[in-house]
Amino acid sequence: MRFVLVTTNKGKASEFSEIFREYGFNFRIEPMATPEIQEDDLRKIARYSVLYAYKVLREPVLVEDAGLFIKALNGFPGPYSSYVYETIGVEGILKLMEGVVRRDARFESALAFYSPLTELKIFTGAVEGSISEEPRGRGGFGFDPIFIPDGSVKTFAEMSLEEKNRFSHRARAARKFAEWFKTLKTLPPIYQD
Ligand code: ITT
Repeated sequence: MRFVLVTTNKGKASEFSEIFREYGFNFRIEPMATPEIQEDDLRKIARYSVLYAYKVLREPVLVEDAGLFIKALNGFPGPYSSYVYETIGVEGILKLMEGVVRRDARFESALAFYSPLTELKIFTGAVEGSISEEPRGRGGFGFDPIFIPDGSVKTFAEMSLEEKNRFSHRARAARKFAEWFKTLKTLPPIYQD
């Protein structure tokens, strides 16, 4: 079964592609913007987006909603990560964190898949870590230069794509999806490519 990965974010697209290639999946990337409802729960945002994308594309579709949750800021920017990145950005977050000693944070990813055959499926992934004192590294995207996952001394932006995929929220959710999706190959041939 083929599917469409809907995202406008090239960084996300590369990270997913690397994992889906491992599984030999047949997918394409559609850079279509989907509406993001205001919600605290990433799963609800992803659910709304995937149903919207399906109505437009009429093909099995996968979307992700992700966010950075900073403990000292009561979970901010969380579901508003995209907007916060585009407005105050990495420097703005570091300003809010000035003088903060406990810098624990986590990235979360919620993946939503929809096809008429399977209906709606949600997969989540998270990675615990901390916010660095200053931005480091040139790789990745978004808040990668200030996020250090537990178990590493590097920020995500200092890692190669493969290395980030060993830790990231997105990779964890993507692998859960992939393990489930590959079992669909056992469906009757009528449902397959
Ligand atoms: P699509 O909705 O089109 O997929 P987006 O960039 O708007 O792209 P999200 O709504 O999931 O994606 O936004 C999450 C924001 O959180 C994203 O723009 C980044 O600023 C940040 N973010 C999410 N995952 C990240 C990661 O792995 N590394 C760094 N920042 C990340």
